[in-house]
Amino acid sequence: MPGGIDAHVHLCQDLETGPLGLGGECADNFETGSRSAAAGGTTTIITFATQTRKEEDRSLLKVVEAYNSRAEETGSYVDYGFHIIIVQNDADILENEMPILMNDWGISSCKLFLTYKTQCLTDSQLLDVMFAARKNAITTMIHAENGDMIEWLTDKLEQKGMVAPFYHALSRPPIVEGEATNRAIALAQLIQSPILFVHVGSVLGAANVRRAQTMGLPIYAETCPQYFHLTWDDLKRFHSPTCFENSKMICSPPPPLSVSDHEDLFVGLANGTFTIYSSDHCPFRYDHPHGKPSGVLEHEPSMEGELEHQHEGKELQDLLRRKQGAFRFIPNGIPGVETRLPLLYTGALAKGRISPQRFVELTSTNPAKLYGMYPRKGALMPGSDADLWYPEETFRPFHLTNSMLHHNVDYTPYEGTEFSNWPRYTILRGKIIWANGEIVGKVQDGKYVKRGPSLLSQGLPRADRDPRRVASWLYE
Ligand code: DUC
Ligand code: ZN
Ligand code: ZN
Repeated sequence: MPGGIDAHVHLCQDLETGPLGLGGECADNFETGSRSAAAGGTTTIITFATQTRKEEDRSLLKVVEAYNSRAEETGSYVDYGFHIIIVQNDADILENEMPILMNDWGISSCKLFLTYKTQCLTDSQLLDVMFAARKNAITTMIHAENGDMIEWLTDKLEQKGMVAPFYHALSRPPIVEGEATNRAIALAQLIQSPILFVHVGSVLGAANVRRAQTMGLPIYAETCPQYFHLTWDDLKRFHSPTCFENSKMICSPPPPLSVSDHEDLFVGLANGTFTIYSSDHCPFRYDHPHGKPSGVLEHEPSMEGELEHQHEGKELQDLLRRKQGAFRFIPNGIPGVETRLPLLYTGALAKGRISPQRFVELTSTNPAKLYGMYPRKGALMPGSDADLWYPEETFRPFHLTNSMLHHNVDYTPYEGTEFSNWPRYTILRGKIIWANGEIVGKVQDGKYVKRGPSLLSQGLPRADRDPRRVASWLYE
C-alpha cells in the first residue's frame, strides 16, 4: 500500500503553545514522533505550527520558522510538513503573510478553533480568516466544538463536584460538536469556502457533514481511531477515589458514549462521509508534571519542588489542581501515530467494514489530495515517491503493550488491545526505514514537504451562485 500519511500530528508544542493553550507539553519531538510514525507504516506526517496571542507570536512566518527549526534540530525519520494554527484575525498578517506561507513554504492549510479561550475565534473572526485563506487557496481546518457550551457545562459540573476525569465527556455531549459543525458549515456556505472538520467524533457531527455534502458543499471531514476503539467506559475504566489513571483517555472531542456509535461511524468511513483518517497524535506523558495528572505527586514531594521552581502564582495552582485530576486542567489528547494504520486494519479492513481501496484512500490518497501532495504522495505510480508499507503476510494476532511502541509517551490507550496485523516493512522514497520490528532508517531520512493547493476543492464551489443566498459576489 502507499505509505501512510498522517495529516494530524502534534509534536514539540510546549506549555504555552500546547495543543490546548492551557498547558500540557508534547512528549514527542520530531525524532521520537517520526520514529513512531515509521514503525506504524506512516511515511509522511503533517504537524502543527501554532500562533499564540502573544505579540512575539503574531507573525505566522516566524512561528513556522520556529517549528521548522525544531524539526531541523533533531531531524525526522519520515517526511513532514506543517499546518498553521491561526488564533488572531490580524488583517495585516493575513494579507501579507498568507501568500508567502503558500508560495514559499507550501503550507496550504490552517486550523481554526471554535473552542478554548486562548485559541477560539468569534464568527466574524472566523469569516475573516476563512475568507483570507480562501483567496490564497489555503484549506481551512476547523476544530468544531462550541466553547461556550463546554465552559458552561464545566462550571455546572464543578459546582456539583463532578470533576473526575471521566466527567470530561459530560462536558462535551454530542450537541457540542453538532452545533459547532452546523455553524461552521453555515459560515463556509455564506462565503463559499471549502472546509475540513478535524477529529469528528460524534454521530451527530458526521450526520451534519453528510447533509452538507449532499447539498453539494465542499465540506470534508477527518476522523480518528479513538472514535472507533474507545468509549466512555474506557474513561471510567480505572476510576477510583485515589486513582485518576483514566485521565489517560481524555481527548477532545471525547470518545463516543457506546459501541453502537462506533457502528454508525464505521458507516461514515465506508460511504465517504469521512475523507481522511488521522491519528490526532497528541502525546502527553502520564507520569510527568507537564503531562496528564499522575497522582504520584502526592507520594513524591520532590516533584512538588520542581513544580514550584518552574511555575508561579495562578499557573502553579492550576498545575497543582491538575494533579488532583479535575478534568478542566487535564490536557486533552492521546498518542496514536503508530497505532493508526494497524487499528484501521484490525477494526475495519480485516472485518470487511471497508475495502482495501477505501483503506488506502482514507489513510494516504485522500490526505495527499486534500493537502496538496498528490500524486507525489498517496499513490503507487511512475513518478510518485516510492513510499510504501507492507502488512504481514501471515496473520499473527497479538496484544499490544506500550513497550512495543516507539513514541516517548509512557502509555497507550490501546494497552492490551488485540491487533490482527502490523506493518512488516515501511519504505520511504525507496529506502527501507522499518523492517521486521526494527527501525532501520536514519533520523536524517525525512525531508520537508512543500505542498501545493488542495486538489479536492479547486476553484469556486459551484453549489450556489445566487448572490441573494450566498456571498458569491465577494469573488467577482
Ligand atoms: N484538538 C486537537 O487537535 N488535538 C488535541 C486536542 C484538541 O482539542
Ligand atoms: Zn482540535
Ligand atoms: Zn489535534
